[in-house]
Amino acid sequence: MIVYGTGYSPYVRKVLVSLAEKGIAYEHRPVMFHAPDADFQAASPFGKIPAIEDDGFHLADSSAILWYLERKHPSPALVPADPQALGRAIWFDEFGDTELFGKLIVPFVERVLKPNMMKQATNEEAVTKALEKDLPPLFDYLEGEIAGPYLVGEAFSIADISVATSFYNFHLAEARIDAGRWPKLAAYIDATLGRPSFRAALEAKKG
Ligand SMILES: N[C@@H](CCC(=O)N[C@@H](CS)C(=O)NCC(=O)O)C(=O)O
Repeated sequence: MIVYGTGYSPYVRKVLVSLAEKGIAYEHRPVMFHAPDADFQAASPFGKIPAIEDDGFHLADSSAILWYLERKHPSPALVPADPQALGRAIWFDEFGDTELFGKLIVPFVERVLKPNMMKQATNEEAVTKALEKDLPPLFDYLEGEIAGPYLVGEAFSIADISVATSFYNFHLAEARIDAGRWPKLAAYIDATLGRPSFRAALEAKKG
């Protein structure tokens, strides 16, 4: 299997963590989105990352790829079977991909991407707004949802992968969860990013 997409991308990381959890071998090609690479373009119809090629089969979108991997390599399960647990896991996958990603990525875009890769000035006001206004309600929500090592049921799942993945970019931007205000969230994110699968994905090639 070939995985396309830079290791900086939280969405690419979801795929790399899932592959590591399931022990599936792969080749990583750390392209940027919209890269002028014919093989990548064949795998990703709109040039977004991640995308995969698996024995001639092409697929884009992190959630679609995670579900594909789940059906092809069911063990260990990353998608719960119980109906309510399944619903919650899909909810957290969506929440991580949309609400959380959109706000957590702001410090990374402003402090890392813009000055280093886009040759643009950092907008610290945007960072302050994310840290002080937009993120606290999401952190409050997660603090109330965390009741154990995993977000859903008794096992690590796509819920944990999708919620934790963008926090790595948040940390790269020197932003931190205030452990005094959100102790469960801070401990949960540290433990999740510390899993061997996440640690391997965090080392993935960036470009
Ligand atoms: N829903 C998609 C989102 C993928 C996505 O937006 N990736 C970003 C990079 S982190 C990208 O390719 N952006 C380029 C674009 O939106 O055109 C997924 O889960 O894979």
